[in-house]
Formats: sequence, C-alpha cells, structure tokens
Amino acid sequence: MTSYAQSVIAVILGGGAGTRLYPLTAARSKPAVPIAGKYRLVDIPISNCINSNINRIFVLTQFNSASLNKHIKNTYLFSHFSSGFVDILAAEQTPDNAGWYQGTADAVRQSLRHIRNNDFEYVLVLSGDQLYQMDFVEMLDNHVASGADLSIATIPVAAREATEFGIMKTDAENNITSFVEKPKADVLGEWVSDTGDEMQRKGRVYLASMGIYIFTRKLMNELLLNKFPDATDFGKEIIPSSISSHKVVSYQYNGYWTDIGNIYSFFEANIELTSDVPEFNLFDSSHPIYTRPRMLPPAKISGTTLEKTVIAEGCIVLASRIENTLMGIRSRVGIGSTIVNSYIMGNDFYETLEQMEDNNKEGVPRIGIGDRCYIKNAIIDKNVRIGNDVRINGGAHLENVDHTLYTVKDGIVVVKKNAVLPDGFII
Ligand code: ADQ
Ligand code: ADP
Repeated sequence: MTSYAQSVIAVILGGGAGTRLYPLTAARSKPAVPIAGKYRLVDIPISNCINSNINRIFVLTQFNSASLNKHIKNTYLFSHFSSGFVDILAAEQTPDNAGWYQGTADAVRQSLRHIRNNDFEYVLVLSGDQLYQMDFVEMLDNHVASGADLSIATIPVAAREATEFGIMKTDAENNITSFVEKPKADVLGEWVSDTGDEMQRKGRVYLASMGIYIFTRKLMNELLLNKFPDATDFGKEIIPSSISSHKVVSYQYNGYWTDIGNIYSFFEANIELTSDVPEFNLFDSSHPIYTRPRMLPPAKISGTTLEKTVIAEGCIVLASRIENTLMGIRSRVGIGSTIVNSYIMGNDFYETLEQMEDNNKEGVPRIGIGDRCYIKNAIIDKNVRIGNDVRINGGAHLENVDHTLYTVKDGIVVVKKNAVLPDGFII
C-alpha cells in the first residue's frame, strides 16, 4: 500500500499567549511544559508523528525558550540519510509584521515561507496541548481515499464538554455539513449526531473537532493567502467558512484523547497516569513516547508506603506515604512526608554536599520536599525548595489566587518554578 506519510509536513501549534496553563508557562514556552514525569508537552505530538512515519515537523511557538531549543535539539536527531527534522519557528518581527502570532491560522500563515521550502502534498496541523496516541496514517489514507480538501479528526463528546470544542454535523459520507466553534449550552440540542451505539450509551452524542487537520497543499495556500488573508483562527473563522465551498471530511477517532490546555485538565490527565490501567498507555512499545535521554540513576526509595504512584528515574524518596502521585525526574522527598494526589515535576539538577551546607547556613531549604510535609492536590513545578513541616492542602475549599510563590486554580495549588517555601509554610 502506498504511504502518503512522506508527502506530509506536520505543523504543531505550540501555544498562544499561554494564560490557561499559567503559572507553568510563566518562565517557559508551552511546548516545554513537563508532563508525565519525564516528558515535555511537545513530545506527545512529535512522537505521534514519528510513530506514523511523518518526520518533517515544525513546532510553532510564541517565544523560543532556551529550554525548548535544548530539548528539541538533543532529542530529535535524525540520521544524515533521512530527510527528517524538527524545527522550531518562533513568532518573529519582519518588516510587514509586528510580532506575535495572532492565532492558529495566523501562526501557520506566518510560517508558510519556511514550510513552502519543502516538497509536500499535505499539511497536518496539530495542537500542542493534547494527550493521545493516534496513528495519522489512517487519517491520511482516509483523506486521500475520500478526495477531501480538508479532513478534521473528530471525537464524540458529552454535553458537559461540548461547549469547549468545535462541534459539527456530517452527512452519510462523513462530509461536514455544518460547524460551530464552542457553542453555547442552550443551542446544543441542534447539534446532536449519530455517533454510534457505544458512544450514544455514554451520552457522547456531539461530534467535536480534535483540532487536528489535514489540508491539501493547494487548499492551505488558497485559504490562508487568497481567500481569508486576515483570518486569525482555524476554529473560529477558516473552518466554518470553508465548509460550503470545499470538501471537508470528518475522520472519527474513538480512542483516548484529552485536551490538557488548562490547569485542571492538565492535572487530571497527569494523575490519571497513576491509575491501574491508565487510558494513556506509556507502556505501549508500538507507540512509544520519545524524550531526551538523560542517563539518570535508578530511583532510590526507603521507608515509603507507595499506593498508585509513578516514580521517574533519579528520585530519592524517604517519605512515609505517597498516594495517587506522579513524581518526576530527580524528585527528592524527606523523612515522614506524605504526598497525596499530586504531580511533583522534579528537578533539573542535584545539589552537591557543599551547596547543601552553604544553603543550610543561610536557612535555604534543600532542593525538593523536606521532612514531615503534607502535600495534597498540588502541582509542584521544577526546582522548588520546600522546607520541613510544610503543609499544602489543595481542594475546592481554596479560592483562586495568584501569590508570588504559588497559584490556586480550581482548587489545585501550583507551586511556581524555583519557589522557596520556608519551614512551616502553610497553604
Ligand atoms: P482551542 O484549543 O480552544 O480549540 P486554540 O486556542 O486556537 O483553540 O488552540 C489550538 C492550538 O493552537 C493549541 O495547542 C494552542 O496552544 C495553539 N495556539 C493557539 N494560539 C496560538 C498561536 N497564536 N500561536 C501558536 N499556537 C497557538 C481548538 C479548535 C476547536 C477544537 C479544539 C480541540 O478551535 O474547534 O475543538 O481545538 O482541542
Ligand atoms: P524547564 O524544565 O523548566 O523548562 P530548563 O530545561 O530550562 O527548565 O532547565 C533545565 C536545565 O537547567 C537543566 O538541564 C540543568 O542543567 C540546568 N539548571 C537549572 N538550574 C540549575 C542549577 N541551579 N544548577 C545547575 N543546573 C541548573
């Protein structure tokens, strides 16, 4: 069977202003946000591409952080004999452009001059903030076989989520006949689709856009440059306006897929990885998730009761109890501490004994989490220093707040990168 993967350029939308994942995006670009203990957000779409034999990939980002560059450069090294690359295209000032990408379509439009230097037939547009393992080859085959100009990957969702997505209706041949971006709850009744028996039983009767698009090259140029040269968004403008004039096809996907673009969904998706059989399967050797190899030592644990806990390499754990928690690379937890329902991102480095001694003299806690701490419903960003007897009790009882050291969003406490929480600190 012919593979069309060689004719595809993938474009990963690396993030807008980054407010929804704040404070995780305060000091780094969104694609560089750590996820699942040892990966970065951008590893998910890149791995899906590589596993689908699509290896020419652009990552569009608002700013080009040193950490994103280092990660991409050190991870995605293709052989000299391959045409593969992963290139970061940061929004840039040019004589006819003020700077930032104004939206998803504007980001792709501004990047066309780089994308166009390649030989390709199809452009695969992906979001940078979703957790899923999808084979794009099937979607591509469907795109070609159906003669589509534009294909949109779709997933059935329930009413609760339908207002956050682009919702569409299709005809018997899966052609999209109408599309509304993020409909209000009171009009949802008009948007019910036949999504199949199994989905219907679960109440998932709305066909949502996954924000994953395949454009034929000709249509991409036509829409972005000629027809809608001022449109900034795919979901709000380009897609609703192109349905009537072009063949726009729905490719329904029924696997696990979740948007992780805000703190609540990001937290949930990470904690879900600690369940007995997580829906996102990191142990699937046919769809591995790639990341930077770090050559870290194995994790060392002593005196700890572990319940549904995922521990990355390089950790040193002396806690008394850890439950429903994801511990990222090089995490350190002191004696007698308890951690429940939390994502500890870990650390970028170990301290030397001299550094620890110097810090101790100045009353600065060691990197990681100290002794006798209690942490619940929290995300602890990288390189945080939490002293002894610190209590962080996240939950619905907390109001949203943005403190210099931490943020509370939807009951989840996010301790900011590099924050220092002195002994006895209480949230
Ligand atoms: P949203 O995710 O709400 O809906 P949007 O905010 O446009 O749409 O983001 C799409 C992707 O592009 C995200 O990964 C985001 O980070 C990135 N992005 C946003 N602005 C960007 C910019 N200026 N530069 C670079 N990247 C940017 C979209 C569709 C819906 C669909 C959902 C599915 O519009 O129809 O249902 O995705 O998640
Ligand atoms: P983030 O994960 O938040 O994006 P970066 O990738 O920018 O962080 O930073 C990680 C790198 O920074 C690590 O590889 C580490 O080498 C280096 N680093 C950061 N802080 C320190 C420090 N205090 N001492 C030594 N190395 C550090």
